[in-house]
Amino acid sequence: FDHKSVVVVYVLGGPGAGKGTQCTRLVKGFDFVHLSAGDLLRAEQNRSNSEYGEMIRTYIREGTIVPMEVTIKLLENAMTAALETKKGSPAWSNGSGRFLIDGFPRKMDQALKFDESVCLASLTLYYDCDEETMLSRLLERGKTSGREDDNVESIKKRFVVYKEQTKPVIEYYEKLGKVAKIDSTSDVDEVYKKTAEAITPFLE
Ligand code: UP5
Ligand code: MG
Repeated sequence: FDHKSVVVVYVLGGPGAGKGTQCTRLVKGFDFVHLSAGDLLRAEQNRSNSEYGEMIRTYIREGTIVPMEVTIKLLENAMTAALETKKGSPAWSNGSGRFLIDGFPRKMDQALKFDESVCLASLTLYYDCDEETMLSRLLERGKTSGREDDNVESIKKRFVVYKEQTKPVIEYYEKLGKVAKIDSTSDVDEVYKKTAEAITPFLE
């Protein structure tokens, strides 16, 4: 994928920071295709003849990061499929396109590999939220989500992995001047307003 025609935006922030929620809004507002690495892994886990199902389930429950080869392959496949289905939409003509890569890259090796072998990202949206708020959001969601990692033990582990592995990725892109940091403790509309402001210059 050529970063001169295809806009890739990484969406990062802690578990429950609101990444998926804001991506859903951006899809409506700007005709993005939203690819959540976590959702793609959960779908692969549930695919009946996946050779990775059990492995993915264990990583997700423990809040640890699935080996990047698996995740990058799923993302690449989904991107290729989207280019095909989006043909004809104005923002997607002549090989152009807009992707939100949500919850990825969560680790430095993934970041370098994806930038180099799939597509360079234009921007990282970084949703900044305190742990207390994220914990209460996830426990609330856990009542109905069916996600195997929406329980206190898994959430605590996800926070540790986020701090140790994903924060350095955000700092790396910050040094390159490619991060828009957005406080995501306020309500969804307020966060979206700031998100739209941050992203608009990259779509012109
Ligand atoms: N909510 C959202 N915004 C709100 C707001 N402004 N005010 C009040 N409430 C708000 O939101 C979470 C909840 O909060 C929802 O109920 C929402 O309504 C409410 P959501 O938008 O879902 O937050 P999000 O940041 O997307 O949280 P999520 O739990 O999805 O984040 P994670 O990063 O933990 O999960 P992900 O699916 O990305 O990854 C899960 C696991 O997959 C990882 O732990 C890892 O094991 C594995 N994984 C990999 O191995 N590799 C990868 O590359 C990616 C994932
Ligand atoms: Mg999510």
